[in-house]
Amino acid sequence: MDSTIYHSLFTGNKKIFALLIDPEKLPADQVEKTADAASQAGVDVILVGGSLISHPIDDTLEAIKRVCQLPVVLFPGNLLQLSTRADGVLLLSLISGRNSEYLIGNHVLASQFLKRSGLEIIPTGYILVDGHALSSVEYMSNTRPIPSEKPDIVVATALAGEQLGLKLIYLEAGSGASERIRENIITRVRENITVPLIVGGGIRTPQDIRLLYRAGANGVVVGTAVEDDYRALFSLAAVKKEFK
Ligand code: 1GP
Repeated sequence: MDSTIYHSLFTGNKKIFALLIDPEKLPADQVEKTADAASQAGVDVILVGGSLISHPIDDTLEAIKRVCQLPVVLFPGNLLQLSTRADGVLLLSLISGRNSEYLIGNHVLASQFLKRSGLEIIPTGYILVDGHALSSVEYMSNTRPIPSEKPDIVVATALAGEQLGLKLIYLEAGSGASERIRENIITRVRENITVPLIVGGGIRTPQDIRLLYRAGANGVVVGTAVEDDYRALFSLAAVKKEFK
C-alpha cells in the first residue's frame, strides 16, 4: 500500500486543509500552540516556509514536531529553507513565471541534498495569479503573476505543468492577498487537469473555503488568517466536513 503523504492527502477525492506556518510571521512562542490546535482542529498537513526567513527553520520544525503528529511539508521560498527535520517538500516550480532559477535552477542546486534527505518530494506546479497587491512571491521571484482576468492562461499553464509530470498544481494569490483566487478560475483549471489542485493566498473565512471547495479545489492553504488568532483554525478546518 502507498503510505506517502501525497497518497494520504489526495486519495479518495476528499477535501484537505493545509495550515501554512511562516516562521518569520508567527512568533516562536505561538508555534507550539498553533501546531497543537492544528492537530485538534483536523488540519491535514502543515506547510512551513515563506518568502524571506531570517532565523533557522529547524527551530520551527522542532517546535511543531514536539506537539503534533501531522505531516510537516516544506514550502520553501528559497534554498535556505530546506531541512531534513520535515517529512516532505513541495518541490515548487514557479511555472507562471519566466525566471529560470525558480523553474529549474534552484532545483539543480538542491537535487543531491534532496536525494539524500529522505524527504518525500512532491513535484508541484506553482502558479501565481494576480491577487491585486504586489505579493512577496512576485517581488522575490522577479516574475509577473498571471492576470486574474485571464483564466485561459492559468488553465494552459496548469495543463502544461501536468503534461510535464508535475503531481500537484498550487494556485497562489500571494500571502495576504486582497483578492483570493476566483472560483471561475478554480473550476476551469479543475475541468482541465487530473492532478490535485490546491489554492492559497488571501483565504480568510469559512465561506471563502466553502466556495473554493465547491468550485473544485482539492485543498486550501491558509496562513495569515491563523497568524492573527490560532483559534480561527477550528472553524476554518471544519468546512471540509461538509464535503464528505
Ligand atoms: C501563501 O498561500 C499561502 O503562500 C497562504 O496565504 O497567508 O494569505 O493565507 P495567506
